[in-house]
Amino acid sequence: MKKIFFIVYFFLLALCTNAHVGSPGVTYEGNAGPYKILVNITPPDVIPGTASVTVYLEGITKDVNVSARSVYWFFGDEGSPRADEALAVAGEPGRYDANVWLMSSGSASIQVIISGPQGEGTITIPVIAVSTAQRDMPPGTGWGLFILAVFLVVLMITIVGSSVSDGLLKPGEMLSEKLYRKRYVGASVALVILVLTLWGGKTWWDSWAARYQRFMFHPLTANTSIEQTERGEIIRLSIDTTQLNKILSIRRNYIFRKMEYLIPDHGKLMHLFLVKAREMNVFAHLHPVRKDSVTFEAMLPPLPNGKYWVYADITRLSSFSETITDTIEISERNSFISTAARNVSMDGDDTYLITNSIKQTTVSDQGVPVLMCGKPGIRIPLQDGTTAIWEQDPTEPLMAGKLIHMRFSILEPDGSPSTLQPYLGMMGHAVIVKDDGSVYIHLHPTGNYSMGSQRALLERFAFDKSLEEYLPPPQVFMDSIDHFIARLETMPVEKRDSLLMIGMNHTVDSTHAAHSVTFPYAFPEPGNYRIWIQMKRNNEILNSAFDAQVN
Ligand SMILES: [Cu+2]
Repeated sequence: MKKIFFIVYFFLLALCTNAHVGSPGVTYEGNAGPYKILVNITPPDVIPGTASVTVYLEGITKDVNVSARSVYWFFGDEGSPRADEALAVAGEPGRYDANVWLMSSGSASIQVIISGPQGEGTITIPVIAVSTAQRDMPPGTGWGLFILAVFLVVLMITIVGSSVSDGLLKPGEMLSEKLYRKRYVGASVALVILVLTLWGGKTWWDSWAARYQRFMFHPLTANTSIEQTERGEIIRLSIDTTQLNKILSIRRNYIFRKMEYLIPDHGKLMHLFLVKAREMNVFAHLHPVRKDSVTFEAMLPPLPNGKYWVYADITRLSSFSETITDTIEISERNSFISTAARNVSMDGDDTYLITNSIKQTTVSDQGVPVLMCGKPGIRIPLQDGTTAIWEQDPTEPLMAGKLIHMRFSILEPDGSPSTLQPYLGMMGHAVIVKDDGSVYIHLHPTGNYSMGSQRALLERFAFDKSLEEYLPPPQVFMDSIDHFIARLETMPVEKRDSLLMIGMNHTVDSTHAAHSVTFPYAFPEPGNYRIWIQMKRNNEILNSAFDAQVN
């Protein structure tokens, strides 16, 4: 039983996560008013709990005060507690640590406030506050409490027994047969009452444990399928409505996780990633279109047969973002390079990449030319003649839990630095998946928080009205978002990108600006990972992949 519990426990730890899978840390790099900061947040896995917040402040170490607080989407700016001061870490100038309480579940944010010589700067970083783990009682504590309980029960029985027998005796008197019996009866009655009390206590405890289970974060589940049509193959993701309704039956979840309240992130309602299971030699980034509130469809590119891991990112008006996971088997096709498949009219922002498998270094996949994956410090040729490099010292091991900057650069065929363009409103996108599929994260040069969530939070804070007034009717909201996205799709790419980049707070590293992109990230655990980098050059999406061995 215990073993099963432990397996379930680890399973929950691995899967019950949001807008990522198995990578709960949140990073932010950019500006807080006039200050340049890097923030790393480790949210608690049990609510209420504390988020550990580390702030790295660039350049200034004197006369500066760094503080942090939690601000909930539900309660807004004014309903939130005062900020706690982050303490300077001895020996690490510019680093400030704070522990911030997250008291209730839902869409939250950590607000970092810097006041110093250049005035005050504030930044709001979205964090989803959900319980994803259930703690086991430490065996030592359990046994200690058990022994104490037995001692108290025995003591109570003795006291009650004595109070109705020995306690009634005058000095020098002996215990009569009648009193002896009374002591026995008294002790028995006390035992019965105590057992009933303990049983009541256990029922109360169990009901709270069940309540906790109910309020724990349960990820949405979906069924992914493929349908052959005249236009080509369609990949369809349908959210499991039975499970969705169960989640929405909890009132607060209803507000946070209702499917009608999806908002676009990078101009798309859903970012769906397909990664070929285990081998990881195929990667696709698609943008399914909403058919109804729980069904999403995209044209499937000509991917090789096999089992794929599915990760679908969504964000809501409540700033609640999450990743829906599933697996799908792509098979029973004549040939994935058939002309019919090649002519699939994909969304212009959809793309896929075939590389060598993570386990082997051969470069052939059913006769299709494939790309080799890079490694730290090794330059790799890309499809368009450019080369890509992960500018990471290969002699320096990558460590789990350590915040690093991963810098990827593109050079022109003649060796000169490339000029990159924004792709979906960002200079670069990275997707990192562990070789067993248990870790998935989508990140950007500004960190791995959801930008759609950040926008939703700021909008909510700015709108100083009650939630009833704020939330539009579900269907009305859904229609207006669909309308907005349809308009985005018809815009010229440049216009759309400049629109998507508004308020992105994009930090461009001046020394490596145009040809390289830097991602702040801390690998959550040791293992083998593959990193896909998506950039844009000459109006074409430029994909590359790199392998990372993390100690
Ligand atoms: Cu992205």
